[in-house]
Amino acid sequence: VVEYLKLVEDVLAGTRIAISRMITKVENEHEDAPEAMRLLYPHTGRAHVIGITGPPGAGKSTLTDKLAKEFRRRGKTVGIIAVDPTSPFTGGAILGDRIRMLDLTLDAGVFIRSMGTRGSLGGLSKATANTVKILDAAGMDVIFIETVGVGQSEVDIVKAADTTLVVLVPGLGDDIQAIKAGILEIGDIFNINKADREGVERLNIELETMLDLNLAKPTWRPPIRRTVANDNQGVTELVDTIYEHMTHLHNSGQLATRRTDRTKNEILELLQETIRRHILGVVKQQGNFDALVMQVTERKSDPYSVVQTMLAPIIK
Ligand SMILES: Nc1nc2c(ncn2[C@@H]2O[C@H](COP(=O)(O)OP(=O)(O)OP(=O)(O)O)[C@@H](O)[C@H]2O)c(=O)[nH]1
Ligand SMILES: [Mg+2]
Repeated sequence: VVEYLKLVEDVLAGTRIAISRMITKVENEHEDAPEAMRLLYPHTGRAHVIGITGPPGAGKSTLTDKLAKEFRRRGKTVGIIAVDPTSPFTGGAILGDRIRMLDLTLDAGVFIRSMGTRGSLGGLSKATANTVKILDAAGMDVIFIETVGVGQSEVDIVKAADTTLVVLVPGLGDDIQAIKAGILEIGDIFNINKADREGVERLNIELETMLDLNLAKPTWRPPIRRTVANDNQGVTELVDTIYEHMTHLHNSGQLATRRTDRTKNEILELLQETIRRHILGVVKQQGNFDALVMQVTERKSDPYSVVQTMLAPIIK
């Protein structure tokens, strides 16, 4: 059955239904997924990937919607992946986002997909990374990954991004202390949304102080921008800043470095996963797993010796 060959062809042609199906295949870890992804891979690497992260309710979706429209005005096609690591829903819709972005869904130059956890968080970041590749191969110029929060899972998810935009809001109070460590490393651009609210200057100062302490990024000091997303204020300036960062990534060679790092991690992860699956398969076939467990439980053996025994025929 070579049904996936047609699917790959249709994804490359930018057919929406094919893009959707392909993403679903990847999410479900369908047996055809690796081969289909292998065929798509040569067509990836063109899109600029923008990660958008920040605390719940910061206005990320509203801002993504406005940013997407601005990129459309500048002639770019746009993919949006809305990732919610706290939600078990997938495929269909994170309803609020869908409604908020309703007019965008009518635009043929925009593709929106929501994703939630299915099983592990690791699975989610992998599915997100693959979805980026699918949208890239399908010809999207700019791909947004919107993800809630600033914990480790979000950091992993935005690792697929070339430019990471951290969205904050005034009046967070002590919260900024808690998220400082994580966002310092991942933020290429900081954006204070809801700049119509009180506390903008204070947050700005806090961010500047935080950036002063960061010596890790000598060639690019993350700029701080302000938006009122629901009123479309500051959006064109923010897009200009994203373009500046893109130019910086190209000119400094950092884009190549980041992408090489990403490729390296991807290969290592795939290698680990493949080895793991292979070894577990062989161990299962040995058929004495339960017996060995009993031996250990009864203190007739120990976990270390048992693992050695299991691996003996595989690792020489
Ligand atoms: N006052 C004000 N409200 C805003 C602004 N931007 C967004 N909002 C409102 O803030 C609320 C949350 O916006 P969302 O875009 O859903 O925020 P989010 O960060 O995507 O939320 P989650 O995905 O649930 O974490 C909505 O009611 C928006 O209309 C802004 O700049 N100023
Ligand atoms: Mg949202």
